[in-house]
Amino acid sequence: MKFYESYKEKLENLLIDENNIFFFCDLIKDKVRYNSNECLKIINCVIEYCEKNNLDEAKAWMYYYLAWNYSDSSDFDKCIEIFEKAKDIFEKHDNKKGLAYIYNGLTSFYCQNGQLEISNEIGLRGISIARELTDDDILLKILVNISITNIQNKSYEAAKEILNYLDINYNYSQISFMNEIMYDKSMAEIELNIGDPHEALKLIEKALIIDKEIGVSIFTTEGHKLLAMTYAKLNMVEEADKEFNLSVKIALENNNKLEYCETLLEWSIFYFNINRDKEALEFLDTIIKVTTKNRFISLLSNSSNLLYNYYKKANNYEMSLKYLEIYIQTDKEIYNYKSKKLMAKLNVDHDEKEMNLYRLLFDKTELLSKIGQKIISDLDVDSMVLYINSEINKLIITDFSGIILYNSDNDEIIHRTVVDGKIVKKGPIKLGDGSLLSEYCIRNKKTVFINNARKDSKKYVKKVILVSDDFQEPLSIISIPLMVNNEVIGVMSIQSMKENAYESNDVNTLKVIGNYAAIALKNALEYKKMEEKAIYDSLTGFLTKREILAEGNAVREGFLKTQKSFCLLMIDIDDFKTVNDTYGHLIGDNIIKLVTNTISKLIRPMDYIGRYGGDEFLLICPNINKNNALRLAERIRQVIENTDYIVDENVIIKTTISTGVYEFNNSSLSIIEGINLADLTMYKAKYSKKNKVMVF
Ligand code: GH3
Ligand code: MG
Repeated sequence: MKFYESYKEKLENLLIDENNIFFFCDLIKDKVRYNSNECLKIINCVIEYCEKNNLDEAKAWMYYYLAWNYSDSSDFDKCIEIFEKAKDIFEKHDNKKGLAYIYNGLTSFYCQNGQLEISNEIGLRGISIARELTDDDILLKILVNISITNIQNKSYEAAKEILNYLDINYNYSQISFMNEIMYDKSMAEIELNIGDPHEALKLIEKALIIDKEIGVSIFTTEGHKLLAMTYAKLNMVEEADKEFNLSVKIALENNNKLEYCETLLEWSIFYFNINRDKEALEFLDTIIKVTTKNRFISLLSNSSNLLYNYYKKANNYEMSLKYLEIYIQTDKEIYNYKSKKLMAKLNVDHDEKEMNLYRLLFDKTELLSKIGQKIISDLDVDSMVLYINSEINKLIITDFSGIILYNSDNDEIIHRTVVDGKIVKKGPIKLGDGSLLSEYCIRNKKTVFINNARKDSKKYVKKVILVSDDFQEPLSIISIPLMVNNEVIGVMSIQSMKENAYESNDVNTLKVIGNYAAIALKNALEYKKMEEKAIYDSLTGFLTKREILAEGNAVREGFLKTQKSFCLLMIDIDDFKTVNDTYGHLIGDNIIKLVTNTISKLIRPMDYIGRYGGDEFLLICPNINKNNALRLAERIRQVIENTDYIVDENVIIKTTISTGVYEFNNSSLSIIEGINLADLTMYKAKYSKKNKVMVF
């Protein structure tokens, strides 16, 4: 009411001409920096007055300032929503000046929200209107915002060009102190990234002084952050730390969460660089918490990307996947429907298409992250390759796809190509003559992207021999190196018989799948290696199959020298499947453990016992004839038959075994042949009703 009384006359002027709204615009511009609450009061009162009196365009101008106001609280969604409302009104009345201002605001907000391409697109639209109006004032504003978008986009050269143009042609930095701060700050960022850091220091310090002199404090937090980043670049660790600290302190004092997180992010990057990972991770943890709550999408996206890469490097796949998913999710949000809607309103076909492309891509990413999880949970290389192939086929049309594993120890590769849903294995093939596309990928850590193999292959290899030389020759090929920790562990390839079957988007899709596949393959290979290294079976404590075979070979060697025969006993639990089926696998495992325990107690210290299969055990008894072996086997059989295996409080299981005995006394047999004879004899025991020992 008080407001209405004091501005009664000015408000009534609006009834004569809505252009009189600029009185209020100027009033707000004057106050906005010092007292945003007061501003908000003015805006809301004028909006109320406009609504009562159907003053559409005047109201739209107030919306414009209201939106800026929301930007202070970093509520970009709200900002954009209000800008859109204003834009609709200006469009309806063909108010070009209004539209130019709206485009300026949107350029800035989409930029802050991380939607850089849209920001640029809208900025260009604003420029063409400003030129049409020959309104230098708004033209300068938009150009500055576009240069900021370019800086965000890391297109420093472009940003520098725009800023130079502004200063030379319009004397931009001399127009006002605010302009000077803006100009120095942008130039400093450019110098910091592609120029001279010492020059950056000078510019930032100058801007900080102006900021302090005019008492606006719009640059203080950011200024100290930029100082810190520059010191970091100059390897001045102490100074950098001090400035980061200061920046964070000021941000917290002003309760500016956005700037607080922005500084923490740069600080964490600095700490990663100087190997203070623990502190960097703590900062990122804070950022993730604050940004998740406040929806600072662009920051959330950057910090989760950092964490994803950090954990990937540390081989912590679970964590890396977690942050990859946040990253993908936020990326998706960045290209949300709102921008699509806005683009549609701009009536630009090209942008519509672009948006659809983005959508498609992000639908894909969702699928990809699901594929990733599945791939990572699988440890068997063959089934992994089959799965990856089926998923690739959902995303990209291929005639066949394959995975090549590279062994850097002997410089060999093994192909696994999926043909008609089955894996065709080929190799090992020694690399070295430069005839394989995969060799190019492996040696150069680079992608091969061919759309006409006959013409384009020469770029990569001397002579092309394709993975699938049994088949018709493919014309389109994408091969990507599979990398873990900057080391190539293989190649993933898709191929099509058609010419020009793929586009660069497909390369990106394949790269994402490749990222997961590389992690998963590395896991699978490591697991296999670990398994191969193991001497004892983890469930039974018996020797592994490989080890018992090695012992068998050694015992056979002894026999060849001394001609003292030895015995091979193959022992298999009877009807073990029934135990599994009745009580479940866990209890099945327990039974294996208990039965093998019994066996352990009954054999001699010089005997070797190994787990040959699931419920099949090979006992090797040196210096023993078949009669003694039969006696031992009988004893084991009887003890097991008479034992109550207590697997659970209320569950007692009785089980039996069948054994085949073979006395090894034939020098012309290999150990495997001997074991096969014991196995055969064991099967004979099974055929005669089980719970039995038979001698060959
Ligand atoms: P048979 O008397 O002819 O030996 O019959 P069986 O049911 O024991 O059949 P077979 O020996 O052919 O099959 C053994 C089964 O043991 C098959 C498999 O499901 C199960 N098995 C293999 N390894 C394990 C294991 O580590 N734990 C459990 N719980 N079961 C296993
Ligand atoms: Mg069995």
